[in-house]
Amino acid sequence: LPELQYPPRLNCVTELLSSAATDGGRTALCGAQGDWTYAQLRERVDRIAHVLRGPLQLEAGNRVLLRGANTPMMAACILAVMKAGLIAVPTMPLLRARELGKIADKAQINAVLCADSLRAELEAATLPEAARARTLFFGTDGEDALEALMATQPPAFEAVDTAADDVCLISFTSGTTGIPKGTMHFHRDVMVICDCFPRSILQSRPGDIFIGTPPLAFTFGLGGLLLFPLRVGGTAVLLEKLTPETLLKAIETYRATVCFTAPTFYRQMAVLAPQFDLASLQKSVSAGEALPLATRESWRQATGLRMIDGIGATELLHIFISASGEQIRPGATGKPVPGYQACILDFDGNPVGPGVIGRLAVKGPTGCRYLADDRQRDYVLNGWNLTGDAYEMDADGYFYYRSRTDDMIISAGYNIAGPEVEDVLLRHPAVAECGVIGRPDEERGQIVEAHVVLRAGFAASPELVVQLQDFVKEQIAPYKYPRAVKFLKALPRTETGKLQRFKLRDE
Ligand code: 3UK
Repeated sequence: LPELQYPPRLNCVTELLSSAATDGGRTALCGAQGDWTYAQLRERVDRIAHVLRGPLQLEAGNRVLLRGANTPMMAACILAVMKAGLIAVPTMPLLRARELGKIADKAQINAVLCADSLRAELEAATLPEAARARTLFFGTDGEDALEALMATQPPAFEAVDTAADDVCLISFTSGTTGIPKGTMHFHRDVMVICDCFPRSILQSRPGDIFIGTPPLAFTFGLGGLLLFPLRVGGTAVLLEKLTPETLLKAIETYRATVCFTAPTFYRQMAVLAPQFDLASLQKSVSAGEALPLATRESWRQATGLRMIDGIGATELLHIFISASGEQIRPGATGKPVPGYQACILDFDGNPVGPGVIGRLAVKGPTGCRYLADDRQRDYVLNGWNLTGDAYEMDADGYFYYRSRTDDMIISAGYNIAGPEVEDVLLRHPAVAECGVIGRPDEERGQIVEAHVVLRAGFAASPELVVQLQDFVKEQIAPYKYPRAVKFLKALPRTETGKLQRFKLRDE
């Protein structure tokens, strides 16, 4: 088990920028605009920290809204906020003014650091007066440029002496309905996630080069593409607007060793992989939504790599169930990451044994801490975090994802998990992407409805519908077959690669 012992006074950025990477000449971050060494990163972080505490006059505990695509400068801003004893409130690049206004209000922000490319939506948002007055933009040479102020500041900043349990990050869930929930995390939590998954499952090393798609505003990306690389003294490649094709190209160019992205990206990359030299790649991590066995297999065929699946949540900060190498069991997410415990509960909150589907409950060194008025009691029961996922455990303690608890389809009395049907459909040569939902039905309560995106070269037809239905009936219990099949050009997904099932239902 990892020790996870930290001193009572702790600033996570001091640890991250000094521990592994004593060699300042080593490359810390790579971006489209060039590479930064650890020494350069430290200096830029320190100058930004001075800007925050000097010209912007922010005080310990103040909250700074951060906006930007994945770039070294966005990374430096996040680190500077934490090093200066302030609280980082990163926001997803695609959020619109209305959503930004809600987050700014909810998180009670005091200042903003925003990429110039995202200026328009920020300017359209309603922000507290004081925060508006303390807004700087980076990637520009205008009057309100962060870079111009940085140049006037000293190159070294002494980290603010924070407590291990001072909040350093407020991360918002994507919130499919209503207002996103804010989750609070301590300096210690940042160290904890760096010392759990990357060490025990990834076994990251100083030479590792991390690459991938999740935004730094999503804790999957914040950990995988910034905190973990720094903790092990590795290199993070931060690129914006990646597509499956440009990500493959970037893996080749930067000789990346570790890739973080969502299942839908791996599916598309598996098709194109033979056109690229991916020999450098050693680890591929999939998270954000369930990894179908079909995707795991096609990725292995294309690259020879065994995908590392891991379930994480904003509430728990990062991945808490996973497996790698020989420990991988087909169909399972894995076992609790050392440091975490997991069990399955029934709807009364009692533990159930192997082979029974129930609610996933997780306990460990990180956990849910919602901002004041969010529904803490819905997520945490007697110290156990209820993630909202329906899972099943086997006799060896492996955990198998079934569906979100509120997405379980009930048709004519049968419980049907959409992802199981999706996994079968994805094995059909005509299917590129699919999403399976329950559609209200007078007779059966709900019917299974599949939304299918076809691969190039295939066309929708009534015959294909029957083919797909028969294909499902042949491989799993016939009552699970999709009674309705619809063809779409693309599936609705979040910025984090999650299928938006509610949008399929609302159609
Ligand atoms: C689902 C998965 C099956 C699951 C996240 C890695 O996704 C992350 O956080 P979110 O708060 O969503 C959490 C929910 O997403 N999920 C995530 N990973 C998997 N379902 N298999 C998986 N491997 O419903 C979970 O409750 O957006 C992922 C690291 C940090 C994260 N925040």
